[in-house]
Amino acid sequence: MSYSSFETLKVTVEGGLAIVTIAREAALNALSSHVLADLTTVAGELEISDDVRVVAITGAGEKAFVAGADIAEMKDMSPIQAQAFSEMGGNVGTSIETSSKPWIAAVNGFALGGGCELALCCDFIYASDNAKLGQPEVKLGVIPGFGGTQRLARRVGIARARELVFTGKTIGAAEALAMGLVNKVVPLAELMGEVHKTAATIAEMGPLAVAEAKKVLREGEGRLLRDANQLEIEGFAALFETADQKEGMAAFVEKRKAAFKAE
Ligand code: CO8
Repeated sequence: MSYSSFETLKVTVEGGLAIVTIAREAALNALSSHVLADLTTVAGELEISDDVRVVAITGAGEKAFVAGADIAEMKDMSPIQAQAFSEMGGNVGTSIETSSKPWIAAVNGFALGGGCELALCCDFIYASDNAKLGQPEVKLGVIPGFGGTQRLARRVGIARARELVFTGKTIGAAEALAMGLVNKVVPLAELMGEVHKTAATIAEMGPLAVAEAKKVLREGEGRLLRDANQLEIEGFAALFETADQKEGMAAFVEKRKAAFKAE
């Protein structure tokens, strides 16, 4: 499949892994409305591509993942424009969260404000040891507008989210790891290698199973345990209608590698 070319993004697809690089290095990859529109388009294209099993998102250069939403663009916005801008971010987040494919944020430097929020939309976050994360919006007289008050609290707990959001402080990779905000910290030079390794492992699994697992994990969040478990039961049972389930279990019994077809 061919993909659109974007002014604000670089997209590569190889070995089942798509890497989306936000390419506004001079502005520390800040999220302008142009970036958000391009992210929405690319998310749709990658979703329907048979060549893509996992998506990674990162920032150009060695300094920043994304240093926030574009402050220069936001500074003179009216409330209605700010709402539309926030909703653009919301659409990107929904595209990532409802994707049938895992998205990994590869945080290679500053992930502040909208940058931290973009990473939080992803299924998990790998960070380089120079990464710095935070929600500094209160320093600008606003609050997070791209899910930071909600997704951050769900990821690290409400008390830690309150502390980060009320103080606007920036934390390093080690602290982010300790609170479960990021899954893994590695030297910057090894970051994309780690992403490739995990993506290769996921790409060997049953694609329909990975998609169902992502859906059940997402939809179960916030429900009563009984209801969430019911979702899991239904997802588990539905997979027994697929050829991949037959193939996966037959391959185990026959002591061979499964050849999944996403069918
Ligand atoms: N927006 C626009 N431009 C930016 C941003 C940004 N968020 N961050 C950095 N830049 C630009 C700078 O203006 C500068 O440009 P220029 O060279 O033309 O002056 C260039 O990037 C390099 O930045 P610095 O010179 O400031 O680099 P430093 O190494 O001195 O500092 C920092 C790096 C600490 C990351 C600093 O740039 C900084 O504090 N940036 C702003 C961080 C911030 O406050 N982020 C939160 C923004 S608000 C937000 O994200 C709200 C989310 C709601 C979104 C809703 C929809 C998505």
